[in-house]
Amino acid sequence: PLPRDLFAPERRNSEGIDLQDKDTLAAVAKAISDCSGKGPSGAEQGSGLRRSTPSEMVARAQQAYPDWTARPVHERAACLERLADLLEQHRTELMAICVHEARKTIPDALAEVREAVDFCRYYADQARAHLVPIELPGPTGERNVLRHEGRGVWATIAPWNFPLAIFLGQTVAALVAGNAVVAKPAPQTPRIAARAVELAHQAGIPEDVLILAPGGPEVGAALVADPRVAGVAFTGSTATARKIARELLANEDRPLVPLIAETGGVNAMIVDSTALAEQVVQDVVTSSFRSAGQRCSALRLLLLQEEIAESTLEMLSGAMDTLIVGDPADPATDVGPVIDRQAYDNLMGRREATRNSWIKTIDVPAEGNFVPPTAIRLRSMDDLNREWFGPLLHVATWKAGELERTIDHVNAKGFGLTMGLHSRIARSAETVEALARVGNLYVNRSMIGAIVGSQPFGGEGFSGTGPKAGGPHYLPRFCAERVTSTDTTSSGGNATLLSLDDIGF
Ligand code: UN1
Repeated sequence: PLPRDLFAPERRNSEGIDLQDKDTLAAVAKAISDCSGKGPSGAEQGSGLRRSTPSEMVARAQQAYPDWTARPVHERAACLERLADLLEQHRTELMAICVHEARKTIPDALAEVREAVDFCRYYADQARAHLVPIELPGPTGERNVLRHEGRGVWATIAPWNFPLAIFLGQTVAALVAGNAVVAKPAPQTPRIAARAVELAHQAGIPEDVLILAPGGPEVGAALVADPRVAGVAFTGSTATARKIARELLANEDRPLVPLIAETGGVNAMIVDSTALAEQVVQDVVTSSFRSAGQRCSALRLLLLQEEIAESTLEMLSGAMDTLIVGDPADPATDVGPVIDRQAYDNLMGRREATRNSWIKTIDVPAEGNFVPPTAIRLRSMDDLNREWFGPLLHVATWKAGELERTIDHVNAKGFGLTMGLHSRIARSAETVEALARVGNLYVNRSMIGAIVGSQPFGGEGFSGTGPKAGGPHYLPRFCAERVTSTDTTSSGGNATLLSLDDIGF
């Protein structure tokens, strides 16, 4: 039997709350029921009031940009820190909106708020440390200074699966780097984004420096096509990232601008015969079924060494039997529904199409978008080449002595987000590290829950452009890098710069 803490609390840097505590849970339950009673849902929010057009939003942000970018970096960083504090003060309310709107489980909703807090504090620290003028070595008589400055107005486009953490992470990074931002949440999750933006304004970020742009793909498309937009940060599908890239280059008169894209993956875990079976099963269940498999980091393709395949799958079946699938507002729930009917239909279609190959599936409530967590056997590891964004785990085997070949097959899919290895052989870990073309490699642990600052997250190939979120190279990508080289010699006929005081002005 496996421990019941299959979905142990996620590790984060900021504090959490005790989800075993009755009073805490009662407060969360009350917040969720308050939340259900009031406030517009995603669909309703779009109607009624005439809102500004994307073009008007960009214009306003562009006007507000000069004052914001002229502020010292520590002032902008202080806004992020105040926002982190406000997020913590409103943690229960934000968790409730997240459960209600994104249908996240309570532990996932808590992890979501904590990750958003971590992003704010981390980027504030990073900005103060690195977005300052850097004096570079150079020839005598010359001063060379590298500056990181804002670029103008960024559009940030966020996914529904991390409607607070990624929505805010992208946005506050752009802001602290000295940009104004028009921030577009996913159409499924406008409400938590709206609350986050309110709190950001309360934290001192001027209203026209951060503008919320709720709406569907047409809003994102209008922002991306706007030639005044000086950069785009996007998390979502590979196909949409490609469209954005194409659009950014389409207009001949438009300056070249950066795109930061974090997209999907066909993430594999390779397990050899030396791995600890209990740990493997626990990490497989967490990596493929937590958050109903709706994380781009999630495990999609389990690759078991032939010798241990059947015994591992037997244990996996047993562990899957203990999963509680149901109402995300119930604290006992491990796995909630998927985001909407479209996702449900898509995943159920795949599940039906593979019916003859099921290794294991479990019962779920009939009402609602509950996709049964299912393990599906593949004839070959080459039979999975696209991402199924839900609780469907595909399983294949590999032969002893073919570790390198197995990694090559995974690499050949062209995605490069996360990979896992379970093995007790140091040499195998070195081999995977040397050969795997992925952004995040996880050895003998689960493949989800990257910690801000410790596990910078993001991929390559079809999985994204980088730089990694929550890492030291993220903020500079939002900046223009500018170098000033000044001749400082007073002799030799060179002009010397004098202050206005020096010349008695
Ligand atoms: C995503 O699902 O879009 O490591 C990426 C993790 C998360 C993944 C976020 N930070 O599980």
